[in-house]
Amino acid sequence: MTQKGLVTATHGRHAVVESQDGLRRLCHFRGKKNEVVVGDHVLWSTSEDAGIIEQVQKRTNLFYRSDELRTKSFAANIDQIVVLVASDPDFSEEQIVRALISANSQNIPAFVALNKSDLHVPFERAKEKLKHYPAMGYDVLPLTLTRDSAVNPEFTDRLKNKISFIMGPSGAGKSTLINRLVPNAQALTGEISKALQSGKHTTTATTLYWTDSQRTSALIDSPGFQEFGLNHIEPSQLADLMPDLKEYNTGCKFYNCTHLHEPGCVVRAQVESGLISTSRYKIYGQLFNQLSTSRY
Ligand SMILES: Nc1nc2c(ncn2[C@@H]2O[C@H](COP(=O)(O)OP(=O)(O)O)[C@@H](O)[C@H]2O)c(=O)[nH]1
Ligand SMILES: [Mg+2]
Ligand SMILES: [Zn+2]
Repeated sequence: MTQKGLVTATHGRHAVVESQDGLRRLCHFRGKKNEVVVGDHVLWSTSEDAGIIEQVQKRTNLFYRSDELRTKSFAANIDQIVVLVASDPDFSEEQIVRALISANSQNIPAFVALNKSDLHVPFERAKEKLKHYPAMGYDVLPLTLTRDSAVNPEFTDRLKNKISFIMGPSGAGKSTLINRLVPNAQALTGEISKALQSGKHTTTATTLYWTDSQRTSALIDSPGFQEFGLNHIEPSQLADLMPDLKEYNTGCKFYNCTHLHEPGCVVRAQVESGLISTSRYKIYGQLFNQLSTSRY
């Protein structure tokens, strides 16, 4: 008999599947290829030692990255992406831009959470670095995750009734966030690691955690985004996927303007007037060139 289930962790050819009663079980894939990702709704059946995943149900979305050699799926059926960075260690704006472009290309809403607001001087510097983002539609919510302060209620409100994919560089506070918001997070991580026999690799396996006992809100913890490849995106699509550039994108003299060197370019004029940030424009140019050369 087959049952419905939700994939909550994967490692190699194994997956942890949660059935509707909330129980999590180790499952194997039936096919040759490892085709399920965290967040997938599946049909599975019981066998002697572990469940067998029979079928993956249609996805509303699949969040992935792609470099020159391969595509790596992060998660499916997610409601939003939380880009978590901190005042310290300093973060790369390019990594944030890459994550937001990718989210946008897959129509997944995203916002930024800036952690470690208790570190006042670096926090102000980091906030300054992100000052252009709210105006282009990406809120930047301040956070402090240390034990002695409550988690920003505006932040926790945004997580309600959603499946949120948390991504951010190492040291930003992803594990701290999971431990603050997920009851028994550590025990759960241990169980999953034991079931998947992934041992010390568990911290690099994507995992879904419910933050409430009714299982309505979930966080998906994933490894860092150091190598966030955008090879699934055409260079000519980039400006449309950056809301600040998109706003002026259609006013250029040439319909196929790359905004890099053409005369009559409105995007470049807005960079000069200060309406588009120079750092974002510079990152746009770098990504445009990278995607143009890696393709041919
Ligand atoms: N000062 C300060 N430190 C924090 C805060 N949140 C997390 N940390 C610390 O930052 C370090 C990295 O956090 P961790 O959760 O391991 O980051 P991860 O690599 O993203 O999982 C740890 O030493 C945390 O205790 C915060 O709000 N303020
Ligand atoms: Mg961590
Ligand atoms: Zn232009």
